[in-house]
Amino acid sequence: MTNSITNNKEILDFIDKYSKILTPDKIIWIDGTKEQKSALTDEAASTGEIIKLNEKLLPGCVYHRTAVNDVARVEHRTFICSKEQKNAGPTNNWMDPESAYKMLDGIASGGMKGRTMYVIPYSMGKVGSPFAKYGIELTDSIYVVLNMLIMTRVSLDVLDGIEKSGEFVKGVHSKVKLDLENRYICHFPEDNLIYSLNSGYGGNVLLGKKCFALRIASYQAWKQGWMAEHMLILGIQKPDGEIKYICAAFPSACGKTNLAMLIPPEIYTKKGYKVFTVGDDIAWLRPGKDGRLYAINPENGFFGVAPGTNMKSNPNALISTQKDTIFTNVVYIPQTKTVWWEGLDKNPPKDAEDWIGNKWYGGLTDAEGKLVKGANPNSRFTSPAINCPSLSSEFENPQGVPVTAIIFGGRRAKAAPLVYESHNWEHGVFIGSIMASETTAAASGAVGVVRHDPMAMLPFCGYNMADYFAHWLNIGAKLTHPPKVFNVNWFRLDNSGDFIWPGFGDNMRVLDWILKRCEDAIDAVDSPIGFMPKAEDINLEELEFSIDRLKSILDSDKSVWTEEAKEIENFYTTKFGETLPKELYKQLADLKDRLK
Ligand code: GTP
Ligand code: SPV
Ligand code: MN
Repeated sequence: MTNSITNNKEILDFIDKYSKILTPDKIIWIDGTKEQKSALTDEAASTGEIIKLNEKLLPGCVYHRTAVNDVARVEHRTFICSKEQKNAGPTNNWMDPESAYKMLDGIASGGMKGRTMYVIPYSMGKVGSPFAKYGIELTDSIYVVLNMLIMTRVSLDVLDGIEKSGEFVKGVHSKVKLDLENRYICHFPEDNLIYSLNSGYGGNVLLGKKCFALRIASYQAWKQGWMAEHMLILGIQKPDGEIKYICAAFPSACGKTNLAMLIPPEIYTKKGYKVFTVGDDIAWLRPGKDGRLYAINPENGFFGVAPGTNMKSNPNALISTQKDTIFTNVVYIPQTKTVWWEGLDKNPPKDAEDWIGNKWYGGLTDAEGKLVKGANPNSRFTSPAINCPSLSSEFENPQGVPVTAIIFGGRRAKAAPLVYESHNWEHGVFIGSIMASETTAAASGAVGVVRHDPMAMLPFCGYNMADYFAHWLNIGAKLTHPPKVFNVNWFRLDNSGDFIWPGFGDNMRVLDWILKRCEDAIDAVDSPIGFMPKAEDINLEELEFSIDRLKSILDSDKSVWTEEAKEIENFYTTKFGETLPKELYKQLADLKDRLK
């Protein structure tokens, strides 16, 4: 039956090989049509895999619960299976490809018995664009199919694209038994192949996203002279109509979606400022002929963190979820067939089910009197990009948008100031490489532990991170007009544990300073860590926030940073040793000098 769709031997052999291992009862091609989507939605609703939500209040929306042990990415079970261990590098788990395939084929054996194998041809980037890349994911999950239909561009036209380009990323996914002990997310960069078993959750199984568009793509980008980054892309339109684009790399659940969809405070909108969203999670970046860096968002939707999303914090995201959206692991309200999550509003439902399916109501406490959350902290919405009111008109521009500034940022209760600027590209690469951030619920494991997460790519770099740093340095050398590089931290805490900076829309005030620096419109103060704003240059108009409080987060305390420098040195030497580009050791030495 596959012959009626394509004659491409590589595709047919791929499907054939894995259908023999997984032994599905049936194979169905996903064609991207409304009719097929609707039939699959009905089928998943009939088995209880999803629940259709209120057609009036949330048209086209569905609800899904994952297995209780399957609610986040599993970094400790994620592998880069390059032929040589040194190509996975010191920050990745590695398995040799031969033994990995053997083990995975064993686990996968018969995994789709009694099930249907769906074959999803999809494109990352607009089909036909010179920067688009194609993939085929095999999966036994309708939930995955429905998500891929939103997050990527699924159509049979992709098969022509594969025919013309002669390459595609092979993705094999099976839920098998959702067995935690046999859960593996393996990448074979040299074979363009991803093998994901025993999970049914987001980043582990929507193989176009982290697995392809970051891990495999970062490897391809290294070989081909471009970059695949864990970055949002936004455009800021100034009162004169000019739009400047900014990319920002923050670790998971550290504010990319929120920043990408920012609505500026009224003092800015009154003057005519507007923010446009190009992407909220992944950017593919290429040097252009004009010596600038250009960015495209390879995705087609948002897989956003639900908790904390509300009409005040992120109206654009909330509006994006009001139709054709999949809600995963949030609270379900059977009476109204609607959903809820912590931080949506101050009216939690009185009679609902939590993300596990237990009876739940707002204010429910456990045996120790602690509030029980209804939504999983990593519960998510999957929404089409076209739903987003702030979506940029450049969203589909195949050439991408020129990047004026790159921002790195983490979640740091202490140390990192609100914003500072690198001296130049090389120093910018250093700042990206020393990023550290508190872990979040986006990955399984402890939350709130500070760890080094260079460029927010620790879990996503598909090759040796020392080579990745060298690649960043090389790309910079090719740019005659490189973006300026900044670092931000929205998450400084005061002594009572509250966030000091108001964040969200008010982050516009920091972006405003960043743009002015890019235009050489204002001075800054040189500090040991980089250029810092003069406090009076951050616009605090119509904000209840004193300049003294601002100064308390525009600091680069020498003793704190001397400790930080030791920590960086330890990270560099123990992880990378001699393999780290010497430019970065030089940057570290310079930092230490400036701290003396
Ligand atoms: P991934 O989708 O996992 O990559 O996450 P993300 O980087 O897109 O993070 P997101 O924007 O979804 O934000 C994650 C959490 O951080 C949410 O709970 C937000 O409410 C919170 N957050 C985002 N921006 C800010 C901010 O400026 N200040 C504070 N205090 N919290 C923020
Ligand atoms: C992240 O963890 O950075 C995400 C969610 O964007 S996931 O797709 O699950 O990786
Ligand atoms: Mn992400």
